[in-house]
Amino acid sequence: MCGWNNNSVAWKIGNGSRAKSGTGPTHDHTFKNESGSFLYLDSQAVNASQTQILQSPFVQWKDSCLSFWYHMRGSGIRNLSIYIEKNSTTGPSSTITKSSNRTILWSQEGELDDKWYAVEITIQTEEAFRVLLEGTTIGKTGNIAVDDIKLSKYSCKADDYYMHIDASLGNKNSNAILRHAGLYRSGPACLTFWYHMYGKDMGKLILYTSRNDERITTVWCKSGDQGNNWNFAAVDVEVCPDVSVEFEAIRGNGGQNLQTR
Ligand SMILES: [Ca+2]
Repeated sequence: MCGWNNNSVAWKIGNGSRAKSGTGPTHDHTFKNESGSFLYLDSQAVNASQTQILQSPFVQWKDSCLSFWYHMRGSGIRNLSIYIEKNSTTGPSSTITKSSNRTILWSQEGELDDKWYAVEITIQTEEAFRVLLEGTTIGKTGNIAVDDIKLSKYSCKADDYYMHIDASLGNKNSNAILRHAGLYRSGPACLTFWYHMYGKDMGKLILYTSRNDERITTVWCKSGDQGNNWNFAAVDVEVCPDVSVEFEAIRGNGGQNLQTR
């Protein structure tokens, strides 16, 4: 989850196999399959009206972007809300209480359709802050699920890199590569990007880590038509100063465009 802390035991990691009729997603957002994981809050496991909080680390970024996907099904759901909390009351996470230095950024009430919905919020502040994601239930039937949570240091949708492969040109299986070197630190990182893959026989978009022009691991892959819209991806990668990340777009049979940025 790219640095987020689950300080409420009520938020658990699960997947689509635990979906019950009328509540909970049958697939995660990242991989769109039953085994892909997401965080969920099950109404049955918590006391109604008790808030259950997930929190980001404290950061001090003038411009930030919070993005995530959520799924809310079941009559026992009350709401899902996003707050920022400024750094004046730091302390043990177990002692978090409602306090005046919290500001609500976003909230969604009640049950929705059986779909993953996207949220993207630009946060601008000079002070250190953390993000709180708070779920509340009202009855025993319901699941609130969240996936691909990302808090990044830039305004939402900054177009730093852009790659385009036109599938109507060139041969089948021709490819395009976008490599990004200059990862300045070591350790876990969260790579975010947007991709657009629309059309029949779309081909593939693959993300690798590489060192000295040699691929080390495949960290993400998407193939086929993903709809006529930009899709957001957040991928955990392990980086070192000598490791690059590399996108490869492979053309399919179709005559449509594949883009990433
Ligand atoms: Ca996921």
